[in-house]
Amino acid sequence: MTNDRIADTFDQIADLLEFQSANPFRVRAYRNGARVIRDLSERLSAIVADDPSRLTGLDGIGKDLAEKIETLVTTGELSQLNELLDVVPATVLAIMRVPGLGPKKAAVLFRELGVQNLDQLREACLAGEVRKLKGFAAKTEQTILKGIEIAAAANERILWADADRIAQQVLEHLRACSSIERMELAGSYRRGRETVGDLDVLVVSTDVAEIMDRFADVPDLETVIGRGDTKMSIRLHSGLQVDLRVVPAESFGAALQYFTGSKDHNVTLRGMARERGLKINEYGVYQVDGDQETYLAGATEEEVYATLDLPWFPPELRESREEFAWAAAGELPQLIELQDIRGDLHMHTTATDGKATLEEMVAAARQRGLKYIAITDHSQRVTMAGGLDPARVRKQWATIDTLNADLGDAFTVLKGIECDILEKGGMDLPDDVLAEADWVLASVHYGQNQPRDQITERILGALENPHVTAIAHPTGRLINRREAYDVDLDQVMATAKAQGKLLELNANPWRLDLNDVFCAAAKRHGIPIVISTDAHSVDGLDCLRFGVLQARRAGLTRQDVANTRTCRQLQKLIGGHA
Ligand code: DGT
Ligand code: CA
Ligand code: CA
Ligand code: ZN
Repeated sequence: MTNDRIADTFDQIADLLEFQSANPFRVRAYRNGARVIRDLSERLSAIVADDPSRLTGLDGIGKDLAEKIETLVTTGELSQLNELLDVVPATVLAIMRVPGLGPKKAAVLFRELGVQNLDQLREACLAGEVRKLKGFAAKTEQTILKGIEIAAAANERILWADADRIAQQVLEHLRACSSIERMELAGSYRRGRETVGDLDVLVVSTDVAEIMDRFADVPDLETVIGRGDTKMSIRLHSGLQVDLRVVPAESFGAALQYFTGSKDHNVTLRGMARERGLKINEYGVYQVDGDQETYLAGATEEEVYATLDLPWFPPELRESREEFAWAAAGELPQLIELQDIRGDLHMHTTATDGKATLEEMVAAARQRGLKYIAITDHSQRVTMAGGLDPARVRKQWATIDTLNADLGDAFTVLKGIECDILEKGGMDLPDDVLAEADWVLASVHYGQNQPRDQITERILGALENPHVTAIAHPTGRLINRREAYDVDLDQVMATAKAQGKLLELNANPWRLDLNDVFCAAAKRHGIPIVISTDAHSVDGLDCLRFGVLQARRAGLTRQDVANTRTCRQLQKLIGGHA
């Protein structure tokens, strides 16, 4: 059972307990546990197999949760969850997930009106019964009806790269308003999460009506979900929701901080404020003295954090993982930036499934300011892409030698290959061929459904091949489309470290593989990460920034990423010739 499945189980138990009005401390324990587990790089099943007593050593995992983890790992289920599901109708779970509701409100609807599914909920709203309940107003009925539509549409979270394109269009459209003084995107978009649920836009403006009218007029508008005095929400044809909030200038920093989140980061922050007799919300930081509140800060994020003696946190780090511990120790990492990258070490050409020629890729990379690239076309096993056999790859490498002679010191093209790791194990090209390459990526493309031991063995075998430099897209996941293959990354990392090998952070927005959690684990192992685009066209080279964003979420610095080095330093790192 994967860590994610275990975390989901705990969250579901929390929902069901809350629905039953259980003790809030118990509910919180499960939610905390779920969060800790999601951020864990080590597999719980491995810990259980190794030594279950280590479970309670994890932050947020007490004796009770440890026992449940052990049961889940060994039996695949939990009687407690089954019992809860027996007494709560499954259709009620859908009600809890309606935006604006949640377990507590769902419980009231169930208890007072007997509402058990989305259809009954819609009827109750239309009949005006919901507004009679304590804590529900007529306005909530409208919100719920909209929410039911959303839940029914069940649109998945969109890729960060897609959200970015849409976000830039929306901002561009809003910028025509002369009354805008400040405007920023907040939320998960700003934190650089790999997927985004909705967009959150904050503005300071002297003319709220102008902004909101303009917002209602965006080109891709599907519907205005709601418009209030300071907040407005719309849905675009893509299905993406965009929330707009207009805030006063003296609150802009506080609002930006609050709506950037994450929720967990903010919870920690509020706790720290309380300890100091301060209050922090989306309007500012306040000194609390009896019933008197004095505004201390709020115009900028820096001053908001400063009132708590905290540094400004890059949004990518605001997940309540290690950022507060780093800040306390004065060790907030200096995160890698796009300009730090000097080379791109994974790309394809027309020799296999790329759309641009070798020469076009070189020209495009130079135009983007890169100093070196590796050409890594597919090997022969990838028949669909016209993978290269020894003769063809040697011919390409001869062309590269000529090209390099012309380029001189200005630019270097490394002779590379993306060599398949065969289903039965072993590399797709003979050692004497790989020995002639400057840069060898090893990839799993076939046999992705093999059992864990087999896939892991194949990758370990590749790492032990002296000619292999790095493992490309080490888990094979495609966001929203395909699960990672079942590979023991702990073993992969231990072997990569022992063999002095690198791991890729594939910057393709569908891949982002390794992800943030595993990149952080690789860093702890002391394994250099290489951020590459896997470009199959000239435009594909522009994906580097998505990889950099994911690396920042992992807390990586320039030093942690191999291709921030000069080509000479890189070749030294991988033990090649300079
Ligand atoms: P998303 O949209 O699902 O990708 O994720 P976010 O993080 O953008 O979440 P969203 O849009 O619901 O809210 C934006 C931020 O606003 C969130 O990260 C933290 C803050 N926020 C929103 N609602 C609450 C709340 O009820 N409590 C707290 N503490 N913070 C909230
Ligand atoms: Ca959001
Ligand atoms: Ca939102
Ligand atoms: Zn590739």
